[in-house]
Amino acid sequence: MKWFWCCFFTFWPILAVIVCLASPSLGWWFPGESASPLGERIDDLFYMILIISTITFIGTQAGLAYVLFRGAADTDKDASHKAWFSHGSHELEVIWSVVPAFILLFIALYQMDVWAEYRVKDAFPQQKMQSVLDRLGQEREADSSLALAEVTARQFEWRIRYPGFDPETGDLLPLMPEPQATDLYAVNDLHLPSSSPVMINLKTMDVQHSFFLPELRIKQDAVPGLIIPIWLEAKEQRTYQLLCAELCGWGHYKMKARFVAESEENFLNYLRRLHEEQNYDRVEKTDDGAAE
Ligand SMILES: [Cu+2]
Repeated sequence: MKWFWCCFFTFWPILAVIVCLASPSLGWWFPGESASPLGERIDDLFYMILIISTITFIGTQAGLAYVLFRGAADTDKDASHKAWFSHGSHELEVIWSVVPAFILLFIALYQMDVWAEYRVKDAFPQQKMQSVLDRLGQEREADSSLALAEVTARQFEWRIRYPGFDPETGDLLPLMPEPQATDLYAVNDLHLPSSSPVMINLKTMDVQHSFFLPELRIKQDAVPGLIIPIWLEAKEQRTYQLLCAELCGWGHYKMKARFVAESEENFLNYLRRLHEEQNYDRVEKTDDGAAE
């Protein structure tokens, strides 16, 4: 019997190590490679916790295998000694309370700067965002919002409000907290410049939702009554999935949108197109400028 237990508790750690080693290349952990620099750091945290868990798992399995091997040996026909009964050990209790506490404390301290980079307002890359807005030619006052769009979740879609263009100068206006006559709107189609950090403001019109860009590892709850800034940086110019990660009602499953990360020029062109569509009054103009 002792060899059965020995093999049983050796098999699982070996399987665990094989799965852990093979998983990254098979893409089992994540929906593809991280598409943002912050996502890479979050993936590193995941792998660090995975390594700690794997070592702990192997350790506990080895301990189990040893104890059962020894215990089973005592039941052998030719065993000369009786089984040893334990009624607890104070030292062991202290060890397995203190060691995990230190591991948890280490994880908590180790991840703090990633959390700050992700969620602490003072840490957001204001300079970089400022230069994106300058390159987009946005007319700004010193206290204007750095956000390029306001995303409002509602059952069961994402409504997006962009700032519009100044009717006099044609420059991109800053995003105001309240809707403006010049604002531009889209549903389930978020466009933002790529390759530098940009900010959006997240709101919800009804219940709690969760703004989730799995490929960028961005997830943030939308909480009624709050306007929550999110900053993100897409590495590539391509289309990503935007999902709701909070069970928010019967239509939760279809609360999907696309997030298009594109060049600053294409982003401005997209906004100009929206502007034209929204100002088109269905009256064709003739060559001399008069309405037909
Ligand atoms: Cu939702």
